[in-house]
Amino acid sequence: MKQFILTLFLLTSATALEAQDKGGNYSIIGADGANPHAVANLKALLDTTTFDGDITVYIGESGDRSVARYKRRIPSQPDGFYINVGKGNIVVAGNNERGTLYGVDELARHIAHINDKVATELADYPVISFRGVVEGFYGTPWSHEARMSQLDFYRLCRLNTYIYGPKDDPYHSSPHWREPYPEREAAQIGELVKEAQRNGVDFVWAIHPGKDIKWTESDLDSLIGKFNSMYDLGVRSFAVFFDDISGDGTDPARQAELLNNIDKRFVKVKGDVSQLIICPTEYNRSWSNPEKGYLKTLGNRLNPSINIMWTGDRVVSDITTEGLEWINGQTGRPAYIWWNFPVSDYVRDHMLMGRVYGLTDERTELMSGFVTNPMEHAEASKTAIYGVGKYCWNPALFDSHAAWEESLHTLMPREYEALRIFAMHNSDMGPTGHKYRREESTNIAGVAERCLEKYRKNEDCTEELAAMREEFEMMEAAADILLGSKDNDALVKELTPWLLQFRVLARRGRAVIKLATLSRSDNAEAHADRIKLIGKHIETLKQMSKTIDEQYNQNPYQPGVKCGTKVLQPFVDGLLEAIQ
Ligand code: LOG
Repeated sequence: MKQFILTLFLLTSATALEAQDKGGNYSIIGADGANPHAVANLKALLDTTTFDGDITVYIGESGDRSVARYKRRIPSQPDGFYINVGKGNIVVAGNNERGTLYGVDELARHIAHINDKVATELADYPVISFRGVVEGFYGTPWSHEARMSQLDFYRLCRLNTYIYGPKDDPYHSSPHWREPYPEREAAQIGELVKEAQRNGVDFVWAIHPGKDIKWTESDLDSLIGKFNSMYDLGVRSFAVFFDDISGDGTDPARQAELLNNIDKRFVKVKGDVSQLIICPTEYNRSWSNPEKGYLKTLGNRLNPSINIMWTGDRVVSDITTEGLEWINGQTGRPAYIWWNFPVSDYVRDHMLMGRVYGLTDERTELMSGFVTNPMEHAEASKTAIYGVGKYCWNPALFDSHAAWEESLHTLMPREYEALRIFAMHNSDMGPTGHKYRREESTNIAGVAERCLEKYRKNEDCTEELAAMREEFEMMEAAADILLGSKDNDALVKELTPWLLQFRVLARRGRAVIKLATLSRSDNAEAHADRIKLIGKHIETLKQMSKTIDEQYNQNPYQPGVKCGTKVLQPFVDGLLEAIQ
């Protein structure tokens, strides 16, 4: 909310008049009072637009004089906005600064109609308050460049939260959580914070002190000292994670006391801290022990303004209304969801590029926030991140399939078809201790099953084999196209080992189908030489696959590169077995 005096001044003298190459001029009312990033984006947009006649743009946040006339049309929800694009007039009004930013982005999608006779008017707002990403996985933390690119992407997805908490950053967790960052890392965090602000994103810095924290005044001072050093870098949102620890650090009364102390001695003193979050030790239902009362204790003691994270009924799970009701009953506040998808730190040999689904669209007010924990592959994670953005904005209208398609278009506008084929067959994580599964190869799963069944029974399956061959051909083409593509270098780099493996799978699939056809043909004997050669080819491809698996992505946990494990690999292996 702006000062009255400031807006008055702006209305009388701060009207910007800019010349256009051709057509009319534009003037902006409210430029000095509105979100400066939104104003900068607005100017850039107007500078590249041609108007039939002169045009006046009114921009500002709810309460500003510049948009006072539209007060009742601005949504009352945080981050909401109202825009009106009419002949000679544009209005962009946010409920808050972020709303104005989103409003300008929305305007960019409609500005082409500025010279039409019909006015465009719309108001929109998000259903879930805090929406975004928690970089909370084990493994190589994202690079600085990857993070910069993420923040930009979050604005596109209207995500407002990025929680920094990579498990393998020693200054986030033990052993160095008490110490300030070295100069270089500190400078990079400062840069990220600025980029986050530019994009309307709360940069939440998380600390993970529970492995060796002592419940002493000295460690409380260390923690607040570290938060202060982060505050000096520009950070205005904070979290304390107590996940995946054992021992003294797990005491809920102590954890609550610590957070309340941070609230009192740090958050309240600063006055401009926007989020304070805790990730509890019992962060999912299957790990909670209601008899011992960990969650109840935490909920009862923790200041109500502090949000509590929750991964659902299990570590990796769908988010259900019943599950939300249960946890909120324990902690006495709406859950701040930490969704462990598409994180792949427990299946590092898989690439998870499937659609976002399994999230409730009922009683979404039971959630205060929703953040996704991504893969260490930042660019490839954008498929799911995009979906989460759409879900959070309006769960009731969320179209999971459409969001997935759009995300792929956004990632690779030129090679969308090829990327779609790859993503279609790389989404399930296979059987793991978390028992979470995703659909995969849905376009062909039925055919693959029928094909195998018929082949095994010696029934005619010419049609099915042809359809499978077609799929493998498309896959090989997709792999080649993507490997040679300049459409998204960062993504191609991340995917390369999987694309190589995907190409070998496609070739092997074709070869096995060829073998299956020849060995069942009427005069198989006449084909003996070809059968022998194809057999050798299949063996060679298997060896090539093994080499890729042993050469790339050699982490100590799930080393290697797996593709199409739910439908296609079992199909190829199954068919080969049925031939022999
Ligand atoms: C960790 C997280 C990890 C994820 C998936 C939470 C709250 N903590 O089991 O760092 O990325 O599961 O492996 C976790 O989810 N522990």
